[in-house]
This record gives sequence, structure tokens and C-alpha cells, in this order.
Amino acid sequence: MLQNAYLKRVYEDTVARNSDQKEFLQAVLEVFESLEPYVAQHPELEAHAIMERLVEPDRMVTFRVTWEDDNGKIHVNRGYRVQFNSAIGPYKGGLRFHPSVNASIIKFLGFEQIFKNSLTSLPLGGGKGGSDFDPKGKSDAEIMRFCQSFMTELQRHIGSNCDVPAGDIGVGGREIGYLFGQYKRLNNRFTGVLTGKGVMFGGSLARTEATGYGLLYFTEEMLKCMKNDSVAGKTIVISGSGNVAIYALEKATQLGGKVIAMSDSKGYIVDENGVNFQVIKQLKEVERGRISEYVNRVPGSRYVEGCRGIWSLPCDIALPCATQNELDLADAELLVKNGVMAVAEGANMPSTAEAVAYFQEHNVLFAPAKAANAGGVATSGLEMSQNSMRSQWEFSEVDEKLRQIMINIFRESEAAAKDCGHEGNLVVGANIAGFKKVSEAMLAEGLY
Ligand code: NDP
Ligand code: 2IT
Repeated sequence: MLQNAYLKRVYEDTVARNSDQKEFLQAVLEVFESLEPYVAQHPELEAHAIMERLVEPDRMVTFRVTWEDDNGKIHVNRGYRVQFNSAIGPYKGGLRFHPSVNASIIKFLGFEQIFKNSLTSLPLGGGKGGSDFDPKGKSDAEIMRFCQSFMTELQRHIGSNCDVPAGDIGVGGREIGYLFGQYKRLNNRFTGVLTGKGVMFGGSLARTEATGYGLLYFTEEMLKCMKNDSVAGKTIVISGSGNVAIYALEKATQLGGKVIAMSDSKGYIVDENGVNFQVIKQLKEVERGRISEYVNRVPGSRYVEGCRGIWSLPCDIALPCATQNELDLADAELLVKNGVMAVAEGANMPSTAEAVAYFQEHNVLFAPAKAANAGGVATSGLEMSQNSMRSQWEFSEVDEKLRQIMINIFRESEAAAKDCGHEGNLVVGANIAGFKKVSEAMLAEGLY
């Protein structure tokens, strides 16, 4: 629990004002706990009510999204955009389309995005959005009509120097294309208002791969600096099989690791020979099918119903890449019992607070989401730069910038942890390093 009186007071007030938003409160508490040593040394933060201002978004819009399915039936969903903090740059963060989306989920994601974006060292503020729309089983035409309706409202709130959305769960290249088309149609402006665009209309090469690749660049650096080791030869388990998981699989394999299992929301597959990247990519990215189908294409692999069981598999490295709170204390205990040496979060807040504490108590290297999955938004930042310059960098150029950014994030997080007496604690380090720049900018910019 919080020791610092100022942080405690602001946290209690945040609970009282957002009592039904458990994911948001979970994200706030984690950041506040990390900031205790820093806040104790910086009384100006309390004098300027920095923490009170940080937990209250600049603004949050919710709106009705009406769309018609292929049978002419009309549906209504709820859309969201939270513009959390713009101290260091335009609001930036993905859009999530998933039935579980609500105000708490959007606010936890938007809050985390503030610090993650700061860690990238690029000028990006924090935002997030989405809808409780379920893309599963919808035709391309239905997805297009939903995206058009969603953007018809969202477009009045965003802009290339104001707020730049991108993808997240349920929003990939197809959705970004439809959203971009509608933005352009309504505004008659070809600008970098979204990232993750197709490479033929302003998208950056390597953005699709960036989050998964970045996760592995971070993991490789963490293993090198903290254990004098590497990904090569390690047995790896990855949860999820979406955008982040697919490219984590590819890079992990390229670095010499062996990924033995992956999942979707229904179950997981085990392939002791190493999961085949081409098969997973075809199955999940192209066909949008179920992961259970993998066993019909790869002899010797097996499918297990239910996604949680994936953490019972012995592995050296665990990469949760599906969704929030997918790895709890019981899972952490199993992983530690089976000898896991490193956990790096590809998803946002995939480990519960109890699981994180358990890993740290048992000397498992732990790479928190804000730092480890920042490669996606960092490359979005690189896409914005390319759009502003009206140019396009080579794949290898973007990939190398991404790798350097991930190495820097690791080093800054490690150094910040050491500086405040928490050597080796990358949760504390990442939160402090991300917070420092944002709070200094807020102080410099005056009250609002
Ligand atoms: P995708 O929609 O491409 O894939 C999501 C994957 O997670 C799918 O395999 C999906 O299974 C599974 N999943 C989603 N929700 C649940 C759930 N409630 N329970 C179990 N499994 C679930 O999303 P992304 O790969 O883009 O995102 C994955 C995570 O990474 C999210 O936490 C996201 O916020 C985070 N992230 C994404 C970034 C990006 O650039 N895309 C950047 C940084 C973080 P199924 O197919 O069955 O639904
Ligand atoms: O969680 C994330 O960082 C993302 N979904 C990517 C956001 C972005 O703007 O690229």
C-alpha cells in the first residue's frame, strides 16, 4: 500500500471518484507505488497538483455508433476517445474494438499510454479509444460500415497535430484503412491523422511488425545486461496470436529462441518443434481463423481447449501478448515452479499486481508493458515523422531506429530504477523515467 501521504490522498480521491473503474484504478495504483521515492524528493509536484491533474483526463468523449449489418438490421454500439495528457505531444494511442471495452478499460489504456509514449523519447502525448463493437464474424462490408460510422463522429476530435489514433485489439490494417478513408472523405485532407496505415497510402514499413519485434529487442537487451544471456536457445511461450504475438513469434525465432505454444481466446496449441510462423500468420492474419486449426496443418502439434492453461507449460521466457489480467498469481506460481527466468509483457497490463510482485520476489526478470511493448507506438511516431516529411524510409531503417529506441528504453528504465534505490526493478524504473519528462513539461507549461 502507498506510504507517501500525498500519493495516498490522491489515490483515495481517485478511487472515490472512479469507484467502478477497476482496471483504471489498478493502473493508477501501480504507477503511484512506483513513484513513491521520486515524489518524496519533489515537493513541487504536490504544490502544483501534478498527480491530481494526471489522473483526470484532459477530456473523454463517448458517442453512439449506429451501423447496419448485411441483412439490413440496425445496431448501436458505444464509441470512446480519451485524450489523457498532451504535455509532451499530440494525444497518441490505439483504438480497441472488443465487446469488453468500457470506460475503465479505455482509461487504463490511455493512462498507461502517457508514460509509455514518454519513454519512447518521441513527442507523443497519451490517448486511447475504441468501442464495444465485436468484429468477430463480421463481413468486410460490415466492418467498413462500422468504421465509417465510428469515424463520422471521431473525426471532429482528432487531427495530425491534435490526436492521432492507431490500432489495438480488433483494429488492424483493414480497419485503419476504412477509418482513414472516411476521415479523408469528410475533411478533404490527406494528413497523418492515423498510424498503421497501408504502406501505399502513408503507412510506415515495419509498423505491422513493430510491437512484437520491439518486445524481443527489449527482452534481448534485458537478458544481455541483467543476466549476460540471450534469447538464443530459450524455450518461449507466447499468449495470444494477434498482431503483437505473431511478430513476437517471428523475431523470437529469428533470434534463435523456440516458441512452443501460442493461444487465442478459446484455447492454445503446443508445438514442441517450434511454432511455424508462416502457418500462424496465414491462419490468424490472413484467414482470421481459430488457432485450433493449426493442428490440422502441422503434424505432431496438439490443441488444448481454454486459454489460461498455457502458463502451465514449462518455459524459460513467457511473453503474455493477449490482454489485460490474463496472467494471475496462480499462473505466476506455476511459471516460477517450472523455472521461468524472464517475463516480458507484450499486451497492456497482462499480469495482475500480485503476479508481478511474485515474479519480482522470485528474481524473475520482469519487463513491464509500458517499456516492453512501446515499440508499436514508437514506430507510429516514426510514421508521423515520415508523413510530415512526405517521405518513406526503408524497412531496415525503421527497424534499426525501433531497435535503438527499445535499447534506450531498457537503459533509461534500468538507470532510473538504480538512481532511486530500486536496482533491477524495471517497473519502478519505467514508471519514473516515463513520468519525469511528463511532469516536468506540465510544470513548465503552467496550470490547466
Ligand atoms: P489482436 O486483436 O491482433 O489480437 C489479440 C489476441 O489476443 C488474439 O489472439 C485474441 O484472441 C486474444 N485476446 C483478445 N482478448 C482476449 C481475451 N479477453 N481473452 C483471451 N484472449 C484474448 O490485438 P493485438 O495483438 O494488437 O493486441 C494484443 C495486446 O497487445 C493488447 O493488450 C494490446 O493493447 C497490446 N498492444 C498492442 C499494440 C499494437 O500495436 N497492436 C501495441 C502495444 C500493445 P481471439 O482471436 O480469440 O480474439
Ligand atoms: O498500446 C499501444 O501502444 C498501441 N496499441 C499502439 C498505439 C499507437 O498509437 O501506435
